[in-house]
Amino acid sequence: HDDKAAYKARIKTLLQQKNAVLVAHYYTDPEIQALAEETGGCVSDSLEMARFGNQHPAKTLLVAGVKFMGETAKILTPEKTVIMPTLEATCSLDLGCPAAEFSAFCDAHPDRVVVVYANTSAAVKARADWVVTSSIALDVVDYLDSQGKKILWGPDKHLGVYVQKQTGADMLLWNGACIVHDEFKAKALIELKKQYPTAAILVHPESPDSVVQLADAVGSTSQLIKASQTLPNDIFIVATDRGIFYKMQQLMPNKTFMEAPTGGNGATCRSCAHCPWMAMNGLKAIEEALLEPTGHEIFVDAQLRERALLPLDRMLNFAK
Ligand code: CIZ
Ligand code: SF4
Repeated sequence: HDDKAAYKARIKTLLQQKNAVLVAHYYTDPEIQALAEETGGCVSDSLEMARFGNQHPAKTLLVAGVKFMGETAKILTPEKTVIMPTLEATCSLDLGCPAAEFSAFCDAHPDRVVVVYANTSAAVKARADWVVTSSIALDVVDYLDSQGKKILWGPDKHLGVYVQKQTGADMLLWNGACIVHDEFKAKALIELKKQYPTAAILVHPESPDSVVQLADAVGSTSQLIKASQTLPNDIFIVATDRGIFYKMQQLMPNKTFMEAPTGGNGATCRSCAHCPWMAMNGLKAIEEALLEPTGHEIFVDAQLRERALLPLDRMLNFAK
């Protein structure tokens, strides 16, 4: 504990010395989210992280999350230095959607508007017409559908199926998945709900359709946090990364939050309900990035940046 307090004190000083601000995702470990709050940074979903970094006056953005979040920050604010605790923190959706193959898929379907999830590389964003996060995916696809557009969607197939079902839009899906949400199991969830019949089930739409169908509320991280505040239930079973419990418990200290069940009996999965890449954002790595940015800094090729900025700006303007 003392060790952690010492880390935190040094990081606070470094943030001030370097004119840096800590921007953390809801899925990072609780102590990282607390540190972001205590230092005037922000804790949020990827859309709000992008907005916050864009508007904050600090010269350096320290992004605690996964690589696409750092890249998005750099694309939006190239004049700022963007550093991350580790550049190794990737995402299975990003890994499962290589730019060359995705681009060939788009080329094969030129009649479709390309909509990609924010969880993608700068190169994939550069090939897209629209970028969306889970908080505005439904609204954007609804809008495109109302314009008579057919959609090519990537990379998350579960989110794609959810959006398709909700909007009725014509969507062709890339076959990607989040290794965390893909693990939630409907059968075990039904059993758990029998034990806690008054619980409300909250589900992130990166989860399989069978799990989404059991939900009382489906939505992005911010939308699920809101649901935990507005639904009258005292118990919540939550199908998303357990990092989100930090914020839910902070806002609703008298409610009970439980993890939705993952593969097998819950004992078989090493990193169930917590993203192994988000977990790389520790105090030590944060201090290292502030002390010596080399090897922690995000760079995006200038041409790529220019092209990736278009669909990102479209998203930010749409969300206003
Ligand atoms: O699963 C993720 O990585 C999410 C939910 C990102 C986001 O949009 O905040
Ligand atoms: Fe990617 Fe899933 Fe981790 Fe989010 S939780 S960063 S979608 S692997």
